[in-house]
Amino acid sequence: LTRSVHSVAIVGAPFSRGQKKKGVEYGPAAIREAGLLKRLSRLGCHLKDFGDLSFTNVPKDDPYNNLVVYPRSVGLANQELAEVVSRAVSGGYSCVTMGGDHSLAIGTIIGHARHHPDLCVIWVDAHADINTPLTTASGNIHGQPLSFLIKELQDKVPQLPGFSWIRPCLSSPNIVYIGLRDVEPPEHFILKNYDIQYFSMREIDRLGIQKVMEQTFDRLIGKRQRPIHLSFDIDAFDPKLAPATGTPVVGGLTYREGVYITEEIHNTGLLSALDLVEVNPHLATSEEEAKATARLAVDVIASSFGQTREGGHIVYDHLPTPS
Ligand code: B3U
Ligand code: MN
Ligand code: MN
Repeated sequence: LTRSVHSVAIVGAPFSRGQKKKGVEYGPAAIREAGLLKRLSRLGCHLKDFGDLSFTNVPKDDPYNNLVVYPRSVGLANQELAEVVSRAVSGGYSCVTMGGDHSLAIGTIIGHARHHPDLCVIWVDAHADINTPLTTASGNIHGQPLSFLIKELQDKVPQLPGFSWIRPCLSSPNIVYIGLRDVEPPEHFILKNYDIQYFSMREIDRLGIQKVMEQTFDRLIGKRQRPIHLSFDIDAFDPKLAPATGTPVVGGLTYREGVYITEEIHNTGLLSALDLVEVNPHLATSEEEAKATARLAVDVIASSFGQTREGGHIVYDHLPTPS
């Protein structure tokens, strides 16, 4: 039995200005402390650790339209992140980016697309993150990243200060959502009018997670194989499992549904980049809650790179013989 050996790049993106709560910048450290690198090496992955990046916060970063906060800081951090991700992917690595808030998917997807323009996106999240700067109610850019990336939407998206480098690189049929349960009316309008496929928690209830994954792959890689970008927001899980996050929403994924998603993505052999975002250790009500959320993040990443529940045997290739 042969299994492909993954080369995996690890990038920490302690970025928090896509929203207003303190603490999500400690996500990468928490995920490292929960043992990410050790788990991946035990799976036989070859690792290259890019460390935790340090982003420059732009001073006098006034809100756009008196509403959208920190546009220049978000723009610049993503420009820097896109460089790193693009370098990692060009070097033959699958790139894992640990957030940080979900605005960083602007940089990871653009960076990934520089090397793989035909990539597709699986967005696992309680939220659709597709508000435009003109529809957002919160003003947080972590609720908007997809709006800047989708080509078909660009005549509805104004250019934010700090965003002039951004080129939309995704087509709406190449995105599938899993786990939605908190979608605002303008976002629902976009999903319906731009032919974007989604499996909300209701569809998971109706079809079961196995059919959801089958239909996801039919849509994205049924006609043609292409690299997968998995953007996984930890708040897709039920808040009982992932309490340490900024915007928890009841009724989320079970542990088994979450891990089934990533096991199936691993089995395609097409995973090329992964974001694991919105782990905020400071929002836990106990040390144990913070640790449990970080451990869950490690399980998601490890099962994306070959950890199985039936037991792995990558590094076990013969049985001891009695003498
Ligand atoms: N849709 C809301 C809430 C939200 C989106 N992403 C998160 N929260 N994490 C918004 O801010 O646009
Ligand atoms: Mn998100
Ligand atoms: Mn979310």
